[in-house]
Amino acid sequence: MRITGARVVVTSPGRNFVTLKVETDEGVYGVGDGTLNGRELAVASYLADHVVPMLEGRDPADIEDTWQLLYKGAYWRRGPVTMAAIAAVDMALWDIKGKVLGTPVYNLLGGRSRKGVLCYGHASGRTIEDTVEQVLRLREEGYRAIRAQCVVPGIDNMYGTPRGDVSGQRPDLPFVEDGWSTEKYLRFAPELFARVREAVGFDVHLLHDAHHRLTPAEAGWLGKRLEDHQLFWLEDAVPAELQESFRVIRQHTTTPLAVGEVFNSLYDCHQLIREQLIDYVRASVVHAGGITHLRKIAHFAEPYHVRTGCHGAADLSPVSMAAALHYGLATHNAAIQEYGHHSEETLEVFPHAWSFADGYLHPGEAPGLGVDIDESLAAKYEYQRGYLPVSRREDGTVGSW
Ligand code: GCO
Ligand code: MG
Repeated sequence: MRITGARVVVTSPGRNFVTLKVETDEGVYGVGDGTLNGRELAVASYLADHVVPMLEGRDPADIEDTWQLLYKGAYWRRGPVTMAAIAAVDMALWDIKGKVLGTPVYNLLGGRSRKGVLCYGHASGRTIEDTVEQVLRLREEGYRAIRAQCVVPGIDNMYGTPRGDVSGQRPDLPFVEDGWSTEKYLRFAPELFARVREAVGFDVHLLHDAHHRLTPAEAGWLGKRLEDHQLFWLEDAVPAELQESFRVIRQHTTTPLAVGEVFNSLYDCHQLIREQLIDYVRASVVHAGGITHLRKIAHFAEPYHVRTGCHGAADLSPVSMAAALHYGLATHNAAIQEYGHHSEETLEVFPHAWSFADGYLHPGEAPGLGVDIDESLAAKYEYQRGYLPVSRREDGTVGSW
């Protein structure tokens, strides 16, 4: 069997997605996700202009060799664009292998190691009462793990909350500017979790994302104050680049720590794992080089008691979700999966076998990844230039968003 070609499909059913479709001389094809939110066309070009010509004529069964060829063969290693492109190819090849062998990809990764993939939903409130209500509603819908985020009084437009008042936004900018105040946030967050726990009890996992905003000392302070509320994790307390930051946080709190949705490879987190400075690595199947490389991160992390909790925001496509669930069902230390809901339009463009039931996600039993792209529907949604918001602190300096 030979790869005859590959096509990049960019579609925007509510938001942009980059999908690679790899075709073979036997009619079997595979799909992979290469979406990099806000920089989608860079990956589309990397794939179409540089990667696709390298794939033609290759045997799609040689997944590891293709991975090494694209990684080492580029000379310029790592980085989100390269690794998302490699991931798209990797997912498509696993999809083809599963279809050829007539079995779901999880079966090729060692088979089931759990009954379903524990997932967490998002409660994003305008007020504490609103957040509590959403947590209770998600619990009612069967979620066993819920991330709670809430607008901090006095901060306009915040990460992870319903987009509110955009006053102060400059009309000449193509992106939104969010406000930020660490002092206001730190005064508010412990109160939020006290009230949520009071309402929902300890029978559900609670998670929280600080989205890279704190210093290590501030993160230690917050983690300590959240200990009694027994969070499943505190995510991205500090920016992810400086690995030794986590030593400081660890000295001050036993609240479990998660980081790494922006990681692209094992090299971004080997120190965090080896020194046991974190509990969960958030690397995703799309931004960390596909199933092939994500498994290497997980296997490296396993003896250090570090587990994975893959990024799964709605800007990762349903193709990524499928790949993440095959990985998650098979991998022993894949603890939890984020479940950011896709729009109805997105779900129609990407027919999928995966499903949610009773707090768990299941990849389904279809051969391969069990996900597809409806190209004629995809063609109806043209690419829309879009940016992630930018964060400014009260004094006007740019912060980490
Ligand atoms: C999360 C993330 C996302 C990211 C987004 C960037 O934990 O789900 O923080 O919300 O901000 O995926 O594109
Ligand atoms: Mg996050």
